[in-house]
Amino acid sequence: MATTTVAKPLSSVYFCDNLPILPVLATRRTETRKREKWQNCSEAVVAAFRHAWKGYETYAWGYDELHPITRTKSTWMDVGMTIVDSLDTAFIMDQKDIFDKAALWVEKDLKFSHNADSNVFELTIRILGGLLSAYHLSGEKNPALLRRATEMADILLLAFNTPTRLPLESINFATRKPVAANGGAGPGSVAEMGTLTLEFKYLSYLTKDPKYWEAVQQVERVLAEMPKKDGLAPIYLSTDQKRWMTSEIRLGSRGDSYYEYLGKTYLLTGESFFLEEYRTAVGGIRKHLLAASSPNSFFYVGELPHGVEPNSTAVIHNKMDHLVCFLPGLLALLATQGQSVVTMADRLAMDPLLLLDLELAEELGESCWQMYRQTPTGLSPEIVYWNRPDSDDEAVSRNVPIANVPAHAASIRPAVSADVNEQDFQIRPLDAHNLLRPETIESLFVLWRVTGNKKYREWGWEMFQSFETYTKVENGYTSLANVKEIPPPTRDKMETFFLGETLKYFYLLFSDLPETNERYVSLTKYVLNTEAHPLPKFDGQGIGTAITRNVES
Ligand code: DMJ
Repeated sequence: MATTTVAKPLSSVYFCDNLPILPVLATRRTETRKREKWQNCSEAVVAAFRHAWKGYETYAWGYDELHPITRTKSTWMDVGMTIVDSLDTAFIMDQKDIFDKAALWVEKDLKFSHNADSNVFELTIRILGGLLSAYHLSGEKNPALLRRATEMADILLLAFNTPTRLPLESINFATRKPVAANGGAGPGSVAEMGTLTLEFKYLSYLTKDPKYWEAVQQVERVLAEMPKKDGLAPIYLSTDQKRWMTSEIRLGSRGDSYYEYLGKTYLLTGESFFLEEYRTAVGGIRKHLLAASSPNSFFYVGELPHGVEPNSTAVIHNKMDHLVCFLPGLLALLATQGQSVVTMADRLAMDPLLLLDLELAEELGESCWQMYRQTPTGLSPEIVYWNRPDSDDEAVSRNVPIANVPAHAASIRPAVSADVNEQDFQIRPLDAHNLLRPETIESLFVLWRVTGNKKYREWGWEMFQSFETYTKVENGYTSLANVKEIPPPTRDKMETFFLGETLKYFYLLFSDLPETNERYVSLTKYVLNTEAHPLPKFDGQGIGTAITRNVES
């Protein structure tokens, strides 16, 4: 195992800890100081958002993405994706000038006419989710936001016209033709098909037109009918027949948000069918995918390249995508339905199974944090391979996975030295990049809200400083090619989810707004879609059919 010692960025680089922006009088009480400290942190995030926006506005206005180093722009689906993904972040951060300019662009200039394959899942989570969230948060006063959302959803519905009613991967806006994955040859992924329910159901809720609800409900019916072991779904399936196209199972790319939307659809609509599916899947994750690293016993979620095998000595692949780091937040959210359980008495009052989920969430949240902490830049790579105590092979080991989490494992683990890199995992050269992804900060935010444990804010602040130190460039923020090198080589791309998700979660983690303020985004009132766009929980029933449990899962 290669371990090198490299200096981490200084924790004093920024003003949050030092308070030079808001000097504190010596006589003030400690609580006031702490509040001001976090207020300074949230202001630093607003400054980062404005810096990213300025670069986009100057060099890529109206295009999907900014390349901040070369000061160029690019088109992906030609929907001004950075603008739409940023709308509700601007609202939540109270940046009215940005919100107003973005909303006006949507009203006057957003078109759905791109003459190339445009991905149905990405359009749903970023554009439909972004428009509907901004429409709601801004008091439903801007009908253009809902109009554009409806206009695009009507086109996306064309992709559901398959023998199974499972949607094809893309749509061509100009020709209105749906297109299967890989230019027509490929199967679809379970994450893409299973990550449509929140946005389409909320659109039906707003418009009172059940057609959006029915389209995604049929997808969920089919996914529920298809055979799964302990709720774990293989990552590829056919849209022509109800058939899996692989046995491979993972919670990273191609699998992740399928599980996320089972839990979150229950929270949004109250449909118990989704809660049952979610709970079965969590049982499957515990039984088949959990393992612990060496030397520090960090829990991780591995992969099953050959699916769930009949005997108990299944092969767990030790690979974990950063994408899997959405899971700690999801587990914590579903364990408490967004309520906070701050005291030991709160915990003891919980259903024991849900308490186990919360403890697993805390363990996995710490593992995701270690994926940042154990690198020279303090930034996570895209993928890690966790070290196993019993295996010389860096990728695979045979072991019985951990079925249940021992309570409070974190409190008995010895402190991990801050300056040792790759102690618990290895990073392969092709996986060492960082795309400014949100999953870990998303989970730290949810864990902070649910547990009230200040360590999540402290970890988040360290992460934010690393982003500031290594990804901030003159005209925005850039993806990195290698988190193991200092200075890290760059990739010259600012992903739209950096503004839509990553900075929003940082802001919400540090923000001390009162719960009564809508911009606080209460987790008991809102469900954030997989692109961090908050949608309000339904009051009462939805407006389409339910799924009844005559399906075999
Ligand atoms: C985002 O578009 C969403 O969070 C999605 O669920 C996964 N990929 C990116 C962020 O990493």
